[in-house]
This record gives sequence, C-alpha cells and structure tokens, in this order.
Amino acid sequence: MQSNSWVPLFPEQASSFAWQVDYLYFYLILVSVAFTVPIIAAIFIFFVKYREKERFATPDEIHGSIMLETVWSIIPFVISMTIFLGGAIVYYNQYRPPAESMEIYVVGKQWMWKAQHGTGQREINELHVPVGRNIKLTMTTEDVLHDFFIPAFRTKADVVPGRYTTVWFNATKPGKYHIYCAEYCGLNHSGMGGWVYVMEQRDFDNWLAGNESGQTPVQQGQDLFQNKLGCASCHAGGDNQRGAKLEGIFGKDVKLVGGQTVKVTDEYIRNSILNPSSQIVEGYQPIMPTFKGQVTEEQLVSLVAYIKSLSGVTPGTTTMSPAASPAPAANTSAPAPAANTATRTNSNR
Ligand SMILES: [Cu+2]
Repeated sequence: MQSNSWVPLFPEQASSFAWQVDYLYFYLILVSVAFTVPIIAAIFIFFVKYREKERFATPDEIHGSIMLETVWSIIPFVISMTIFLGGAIVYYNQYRPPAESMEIYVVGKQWMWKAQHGTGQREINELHVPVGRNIKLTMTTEDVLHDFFIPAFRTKADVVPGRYTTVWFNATKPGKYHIYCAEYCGLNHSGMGGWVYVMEQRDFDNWLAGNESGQTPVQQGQDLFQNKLGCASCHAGGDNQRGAKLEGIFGKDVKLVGGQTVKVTDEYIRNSILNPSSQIVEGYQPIMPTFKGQVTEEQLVSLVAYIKSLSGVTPGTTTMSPAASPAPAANTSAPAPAANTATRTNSNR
C-alpha cells in the first residue's frame, strides 16, 4: 500500500484483468523507451561525428539498401501488431461480460452515481459487491455524458444519455476503492465520485440483508407496467392483445414491419418504450404512444428489468441465454430475486 503523503504511481490491482492492462501499458512504455533512447543518443553522436569540417563540402552519394529497409519495416510492423493484439485481447476481455454475472444498474446524474441491486438495495456514490464474482454494470445517465471509472479495477466506460453501456469486473481483493466520473460533466464534476466496497460473500450477504429496501427493479417495473403507466392494458399477455408479445422475447430475434429483424436487448426494450413507432413488430399497428418525458431513466431500467423477467432473465444472475442458466450456488442468504410472472394480471385496470 502507498503512504498517504505520496500520490501513488499506479493504483493497486484489484480486479481479475487489472494486471493485463498494466502489462500492456508497461509494454508500451518499454517500446517507447526502446525507440526514444537510441534516437536521442544518435542525435548527439551524429552531431559530433558529422559536424561540418570543411565549408561547402559535397557529401558522398548514398545508395539504397534493401536489407536495411526491409529490417526497419518488418521490426516496427511486428511491434505494432503485438500492440494491436495485446490491446484487442484486453479490450475483448474487458467489454464482454461473462454470461454468469450479477447485474447491477447504475444511473449517472449531475453529480452522483446511483446504483440499484437486483435484490432491491439502492445506493448513492457507493457500491457494495462481493469479492470473486462477476459483476456486470448496466449504466445510463439522466442528464449529460458521464464516465464510470474505477482505477483499481482498470475499468472505465462512458455513460451516455439515451443508451445503455455495460462494464464488468471481478474484484479480487476485499477493500475500498475509488469511483470517479472521468468525463467533465459540469460544475461539480470533480466531486462526482464514491467508493466501491468489495466484501467477502458472507459480509456481502449480511450487507444485503441489513439493507433490504423496498422493491426490486423487477417489482418496480411490474408496478409501473401494470398500474402507473398502464402498459398492461395492451401488453397483458395471451392472445388477441393490441400490443406486441413480451413474454420470452429477450435475447431472441423479432421481425419488424418492413422485414427487418432485430435482436431483443436492453437497448431494444428501452427504445421501444421511448420511440415505439421506430420499430413496429410485424403484425401490430403503430398505436403505442411514446413514453418519453414520462419515465425517468431509473424507471426505464426497472421496466426493462421487468420485461426481461418475462423471459426468465433476472438481474441477480443475468445471462444472455435465459434457458440455460442455473441459479448460482452462492448468495443463498440473499433475498430471492423478485417474483415476477406469477402475479401478472390485468386486474388493476
Ligand atoms: Cu459526471
């Protein structure tokens, strides 16, 4: 650990891929040094060795050297390809959440980070996670562009208005690590930060149990869907409904009017709520009104969570292929993810 009076040169490595980012970075430094030092040295040696000895001398003629040119082309080519490959591998690892991940929703707002767990706990500028588990964050913002950055995890992603971005990490050491906003987002940008608390599974379970707070995202979404927004009046399920079918669609392809096929993702669901007429499902009329301005980003996240739950995907254990996901063995003492389809009725309308 670093002493307090020094700014640490490197944050500690506290996620499963932190070392990969650092190794790549060291490699880049090594390559830069390996080129810079000989070039600077050559400048000094050459201006001593070849300094003007005779005024207006005619230099000797120089002829090309195939050998030399081949060498100075191939070596940089090989080096740049290793940089490209290293970067691609690290990027691939960082931006593809494993199928078995615990999903947490994060909403950025001037100037705070709001997080909501699949089990309903909410936090502001704090994020409690268990050590050694894959954590996937689905993030968006209520206002301007922010950027979620945890240096100790070497994880960083823009949080963009109108879109969902995801990052994931697997924290390797219990502890407390800084969260920053890494995109200038207005007056109090510098104060937009907080802490991730990485806890042993047992402590995390205790924390969850001690912070049981109201509805899960799925339950909130269900409430909005059935009561507050009245989505259920057209999307109640079953045949002969005016709205497109929502059960079992997540992760699958749907056919749109006009012949286009799109995959149902978080983004697709969000967009269908805000811009329904932009993607009409084949066989339905464009009668759905937009809900733009009527729902906050947090409510949208809940609605998306609820609609995903209709396909058997719950935020506790997200997977892209809902059918093939067994419940995780760990986390048994945590409250069960919301009951969802069981109470889906249209009785409130
Ligand atoms: Cu910000």
